[in-house]
Amino acid sequence: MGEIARRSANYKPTIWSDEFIQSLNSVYGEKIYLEQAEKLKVEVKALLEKTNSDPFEQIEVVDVLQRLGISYHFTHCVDEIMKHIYILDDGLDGHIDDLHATSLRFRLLRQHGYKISPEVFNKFMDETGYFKSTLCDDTKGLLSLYEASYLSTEGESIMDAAKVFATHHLKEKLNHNIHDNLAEEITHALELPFHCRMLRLESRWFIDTYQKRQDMNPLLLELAKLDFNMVQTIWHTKTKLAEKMSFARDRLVECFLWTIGFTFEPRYRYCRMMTGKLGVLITIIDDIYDVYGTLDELEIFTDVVKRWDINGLEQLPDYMKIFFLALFNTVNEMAYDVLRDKGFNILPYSPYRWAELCQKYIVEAKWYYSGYKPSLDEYLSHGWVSITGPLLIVHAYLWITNPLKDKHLEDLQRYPEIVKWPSLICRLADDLGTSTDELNRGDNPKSVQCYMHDTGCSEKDSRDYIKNLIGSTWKKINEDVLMNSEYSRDFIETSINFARISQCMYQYGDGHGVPDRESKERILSLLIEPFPLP
Ligand code: 0FV
Ligand code: MN
Ligand code: MN
Ligand code: MN
Ligand code: MN
Repeated sequence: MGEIARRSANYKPTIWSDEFIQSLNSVYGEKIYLEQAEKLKVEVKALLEKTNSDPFEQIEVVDVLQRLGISYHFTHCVDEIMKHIYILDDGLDGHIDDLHATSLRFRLLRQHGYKISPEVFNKFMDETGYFKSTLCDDTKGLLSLYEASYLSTEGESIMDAAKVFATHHLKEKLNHNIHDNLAEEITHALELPFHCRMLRLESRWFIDTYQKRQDMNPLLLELAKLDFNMVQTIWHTKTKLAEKMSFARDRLVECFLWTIGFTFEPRYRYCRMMTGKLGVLITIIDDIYDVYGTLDELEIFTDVVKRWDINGLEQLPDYMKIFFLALFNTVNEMAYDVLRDKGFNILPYSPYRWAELCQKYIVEAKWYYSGYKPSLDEYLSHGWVSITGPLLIVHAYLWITNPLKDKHLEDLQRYPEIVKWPSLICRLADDLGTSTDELNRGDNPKSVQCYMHDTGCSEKDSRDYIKNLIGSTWKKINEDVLMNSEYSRDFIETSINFARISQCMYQYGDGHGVPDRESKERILSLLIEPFPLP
């Protein structure tokens, strides 16, 4: 039999050797650090209680705790504060006309799922419906207004105006002589607002920034650094799949970055480990469909996954045999864990998601081989599933929810907003970051190219259009997921985090496929280098 001509992606090997990963160890799991952290937490709780009489001070602390990445230790206190802040009708005593206070309250309330009306900003507008020009001297207020504007929903014209106004004046500020730290904070915010950022990486950045602030609180800083170091742990899996699949991306450590973006809290360690395993499998299976497999092989494989039939193994070529067995065993192992720990059988749900994924993949493969060019709508109706968001988000529900409910799982089967919108953002961000290389190596048109084909516009215009689509999808997240969802706050946050980590991964191109650029820096600072502590 002649050699089969296969595509190649020429992915670089991993830069993280097994030996290196195994050699990492951290002292921050030791008892003295745990005790020190507990002590600091008690002090921070006392601080939160002490500020009880001044709601403005309270929300400032809540904001700092959130950005430092330690508010998860104080969820009960924070929830109480938000409840209290919500009922203060017209904002905060003594800060009613303060743009910063109003914006911060608005953003924090929406982040916590409260329905606060944008009319709170009316008092900052003149008769003609514009933001008052006197506000442009208030840099801190502008920055807060800018951040708040990203919590808007569709049709909120005040918030759209706020975004334009604040963005414009913040850019202006950068042209003038302002303090270095402030300039750095503005540049960072303009690049991507807090609401859309991957939390752990934001904390890593913010801890450094906060340290330079004159009014910083050393107690919060100390806890933040210590906690960051304690959360910084790493895992490894021993399937050795990467060695057997040399055509595919070996991206274990990058997958771990995804998982931390998804959920970083120590109590969700199991979720992180399993999401990492799913990520490794996904990265390989995607390359099987996109790069290595022939259409014949792919059709047989899709059928075996759909039947979820271990007896189908003999029909597959060797490289698919080993992959299918790894997939089959991993899914069964996860099902075993869940049955043991929660008494719930996930086998009716989990393999189904893999079958669904493969069915989308095979459609894309056929598009490629036939040269078919779908419209953007048709492409996206597959694309938001083929990016694996539904698979990952539904599995995250399984790992972080207890007890599991059939009702929820059946609802999740019907593609509710909590699954759909974050997945769509991932697809669009991925296409912005990866489609140029994909098309060069041979792939079906991605959203950038579909829209160009639909409209005849330039690549630049198409990219702008896709970026706007990401923006309007965030508005849907804010409305349908953040403020109108019956799921637990933790699951809501996790699904939104999927959008955040997606934008983070593709912020500078292909952060998942290209190992030695920004991802390397991020992995070092997030996973490997602790904050130096006295
Ligand atoms: C996307 O790659 C990819 F590999 C993803 C999203 C991996 C996700 C891993 C985790 C979430 C842990 P690629 O750009 O090749 O995807 P498409 O769908 O465009 O082929
Ligand atoms: Mn791919
Ligand atoms: Mn693909
Ligand atoms: Mn493809
Ligand atoms: Mn892609």
